[in-house]
Amino acid sequence: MAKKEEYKITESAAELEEHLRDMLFIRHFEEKCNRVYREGKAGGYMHVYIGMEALAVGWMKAIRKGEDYVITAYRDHAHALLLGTPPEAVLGEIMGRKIGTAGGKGGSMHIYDPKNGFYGGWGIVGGHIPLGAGLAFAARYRGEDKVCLNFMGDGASNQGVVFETLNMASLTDLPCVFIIENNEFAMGTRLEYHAADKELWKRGLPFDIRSERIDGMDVIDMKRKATEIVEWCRKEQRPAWIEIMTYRYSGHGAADNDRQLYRTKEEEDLAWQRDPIARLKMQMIGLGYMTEEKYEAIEEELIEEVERIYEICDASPFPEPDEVYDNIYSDMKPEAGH
Ligand SMILES: Cc1ncc(C[n+]2csc(CCOP(=O)(O)OP(=O)(O)O)c2C)c(N)n1
Repeated sequence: MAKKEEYKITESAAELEEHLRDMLFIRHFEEKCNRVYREGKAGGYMHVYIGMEALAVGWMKAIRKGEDYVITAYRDHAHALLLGTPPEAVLGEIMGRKIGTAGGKGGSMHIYDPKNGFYGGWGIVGGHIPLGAGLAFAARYRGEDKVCLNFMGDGASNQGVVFETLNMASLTDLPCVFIIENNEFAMGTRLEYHAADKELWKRGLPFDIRSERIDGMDVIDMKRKATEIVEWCRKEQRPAWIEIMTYRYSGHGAADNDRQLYRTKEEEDLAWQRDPIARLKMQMIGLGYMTEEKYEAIEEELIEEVERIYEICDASPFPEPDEVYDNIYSDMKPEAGH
C-alpha cells in the first residue's frame, strides 16, 4: 500500500493497534485521575501524563519488562501501568486505598512496584537520578544483563546532582539511559526561562556520553529508537543521555490546570496538532488498519474499563489508622518517646 511507504511503516496492524490502545488507556486513566482529584477523592499532589503518552509507551516496549529497571519522578502513573502494575493498584494508591502499591500511604507521586521493575515514583526534583544510576550499578556489579531507564523532567535536568551522576555513570560504564521528558515546562515556568541552553541533549557530551534528541510525539519512531538505544546500552555497557521532545497538555499538577500563565491558548492549540494519539489514529486510517467506527468502539471500551477500575478502588478500604507507623525506617510510635 502506497501509504505504508509514505509513512515508512513496517509494523503490523496488530502492533500499531496495541500502541494506540496503550496510549488511549493512559489518556483516559489520567483524565479520570484529574476528575478524581477535583472531587476530593485523592489527597496530596497529582501530576498527569496527558500529551506525553507516546514517550512512555515507546520506552516501555523497548525494555525487558520485569527484568530491566525503571525509575522516574512524580509524573509516574503511565510508567507503572505500562510495566504491568495492576491499574487498580495504581488508582488505589492515588486514592489512598489499601490496595494501592504502597498500601495507600504514598499517593500519586509514589507508585512503587519493584516486582514489575518499577522503582518509583519520587517527589524531590532530580533526587532519584543517582538512585537510578545505583540500580544500573547494582546490575553491573552483580553481572546481570539489565539496563536502567532513568526518567526526569526538563526542569530536573538542571539539578546539580544530575551532572554528578552523569560523571559517575560515564566513569563507571553504567548501563543507564537518562531520559529527559522535555514537555517544555517545569513548574509555573517554561524551558527558555529555566535552561541557559535549550538544547538539553548536549548536556551529556562533556561527560563523553552518547547524547541525542528525539521526537516523542511519534510512538512508532519512539519505540524503534528506544529499542536501538536500550540494546546499545546493554551491549556496550555504557550510559546514554536522551532528550525527548514532548508536550504536556494539562497543567503542571491537577491543582494547577486552570492557572497556566506561562503559555497561551494559541500555543496549546498548535501543540494539539502534534497529539500522538490523533497522529497514530490518522496513520492507521490512512493504512486501512483503522476506521472511525472501530476507533470509537475502542475508546468506549477503554473508558468503561477505567470506570470499572475506579468503582473497584472507590469501594476499597483505606489503610487502618494503626498502620500509620508501619513501613517506616525509625520507630516513630508515640510510645517510643517521639
Ligand atoms: C528539589 C525540589 N525543588 C523544587 C521542587 C518543587 N517542584 C516540584 S515539580 C517541579 C518542576 C519540575 O519540572 P520538570 O522536571 O520539568 O518535570 P515535569 O513536572 O515537567 O514533569 C518543582 C520545581 C521539588 N519537588 N523538589
